[in-house]
Amino acid sequence: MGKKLINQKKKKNNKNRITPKNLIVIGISLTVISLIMYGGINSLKSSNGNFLLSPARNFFMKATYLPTEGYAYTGQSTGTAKILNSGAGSNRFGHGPPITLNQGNTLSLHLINEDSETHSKHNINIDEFDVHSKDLGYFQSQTVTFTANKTGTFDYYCSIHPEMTGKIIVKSHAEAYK
Ligand SMILES: [Cu+2]
Repeated sequence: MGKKLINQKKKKNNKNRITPKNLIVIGISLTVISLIMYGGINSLKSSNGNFLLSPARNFFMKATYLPTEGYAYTGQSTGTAKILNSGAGSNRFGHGPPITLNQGNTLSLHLINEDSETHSKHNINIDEFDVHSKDLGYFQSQTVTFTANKTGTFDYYCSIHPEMTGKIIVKSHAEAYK
């Protein structure tokens, strides 16, 4: 008889598991999850296209100031950047590194301002692909994502420093698979 009572009590406790406190925890968890998903979906948005069905390629660049040469974009070496830069030759990790893409590729361009010399602001723009980052302060970074839906050679540039430029070369399918 005593045992049965204890069992009933246990059952009752289990039923009452969803307390207001638990509801708050569940609510916060769902909010966090949906914020993460929102961020994830947004990062898949291209500046000039639709949602991406395949992951974007990555290219990492720094905006710096070199006392002897002035303001410059420099490439950061990564596995993917190497592939994208194949054929770029000696300029691979130099200033304003050329970025080579095939038509239809989507690129996520990551720019960080590492201008520790002057703490000047820097940005990146590619007019033809509707890419315009915000002005980044020292050690701020931004990722811009675009789809190479035009072929040819295009400029990327910093609107604050005219000397900061580089080329984006988009090859057509015919060129790419020659
Ligand atoms: Cu700049």
